[in-house]
Amino acid sequence: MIQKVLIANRGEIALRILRACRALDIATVAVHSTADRDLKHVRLADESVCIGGPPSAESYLNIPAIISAAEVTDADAIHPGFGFLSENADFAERVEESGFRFIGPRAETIRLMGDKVSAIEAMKKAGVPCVPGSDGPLSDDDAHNLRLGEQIGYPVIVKAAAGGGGRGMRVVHDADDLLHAISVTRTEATNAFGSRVVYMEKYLDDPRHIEIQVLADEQGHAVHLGERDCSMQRRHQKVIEESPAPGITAAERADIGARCIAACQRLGYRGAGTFEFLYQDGEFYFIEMNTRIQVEHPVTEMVTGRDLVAEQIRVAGGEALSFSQDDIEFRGHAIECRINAEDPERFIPSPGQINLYHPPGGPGIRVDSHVYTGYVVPPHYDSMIGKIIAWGEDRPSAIARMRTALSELVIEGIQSNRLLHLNLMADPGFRAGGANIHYLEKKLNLR
Ligand code: MV4
Repeated sequence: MIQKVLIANRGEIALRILRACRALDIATVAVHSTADRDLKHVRLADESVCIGGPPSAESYLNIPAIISAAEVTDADAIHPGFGFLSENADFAERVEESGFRFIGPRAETIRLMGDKVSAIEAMKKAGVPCVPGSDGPLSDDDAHNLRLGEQIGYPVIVKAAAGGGGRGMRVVHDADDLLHAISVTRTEATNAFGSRVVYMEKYLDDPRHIEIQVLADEQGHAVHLGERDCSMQRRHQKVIEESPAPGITAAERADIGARCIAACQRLGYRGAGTFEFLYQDGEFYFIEMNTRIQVEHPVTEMVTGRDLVAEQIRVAGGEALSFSQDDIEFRGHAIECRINAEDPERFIPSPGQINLYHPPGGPGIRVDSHVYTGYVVPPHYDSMIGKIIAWGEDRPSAIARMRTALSELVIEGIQSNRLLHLNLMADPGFRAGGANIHYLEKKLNLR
């Protein structure tokens, strides 16, 4: 069993991990950069270690510094949170080689899912529905690639195998542009990821982004905790997430959930994971798997009543999941608004001191944030400063509670996207439910 966890992250997720450790009566070690001495979780942690300078490369991405901090504090396990080293297979491997538990899947699983071509191949074999495509990397045979394009049917999308999350991809509308798109995507992929491997899929033109949350233990148990709709995004940054996804039936949920569970069992998956799908015309199409806890995990916690981070820690310590699929009930509706320190017009980061902060509250409102009055948002990291999650018995009541919460929220001294969220809660297209991945960008371009 794990007795001390080193939290290899910062901000709101570091505080969330600390709270899960407290719930499990586990000691905590915070590691932080020189710019992050005043983080809330650093003050609350049992111990803290400064691991380097403000740039992430010197601190939150500094593998030797993090492992040394685990050694000097005698931690048993390292929680990577999200971003930073959370999906770095080499880090997971070095953590375990150094004698610590990595709170996440085995390094081999992270590596398999990091290569999108091998991830898709594994999912196809496990019975998870995938986008029709090249079923493997593209070769350098131009004639063969053109035949593949014809077979799949235009439009197609060329993606970097080492990419993901919207990096390294190109939509191709007809055969004339295919070979050029492959060559440009290969060059970009080589420069960005050090891999020239690319693959091809049918391009879906108006999908929703719906993902399935799973948990698995080393005893071979796996469960799904339903889905989240993450279609409200701008430039591949999610803005609002919700669960359940509007219009998804219990039968659809059970079917896609069972396929994800089967895939976890085949892979020997451990911990929390997310299967990302595009959903169009009533069908799910797998695109990627995330092998970490995600920003939007609270909406799943609100509709299932489960603590996903505590479960991740239990399972990493070799314990069995504390519940089975039959124990999981989905109740009501939850919506999350990501609060960013940013200019509301131009979306550029707005770091600086928060002169006044009043978080909202009341029935069904959860605030996951590390900020406080006087806190200085540093310029070196992501602009997300917290999340408001609203739960209600149904979607309209969750939206109504979110509107009240956003009206109560006071953040002075820096700019935020509070008014964008208030605007979206009143937007007919959002209120109708089921908007696609292009909806928000189209709406913003009309302003
Ligand atoms: C696609 C697609 C349409 N068809 N794949 C973007 C992020 C990366 N995870 C995959 N992405 C997409 N893959 C096929 N075959 C459209 C997107 C996409 C997208 C997906 C999810 C959320 C937002 C998106 C925004 C633009 C494009």
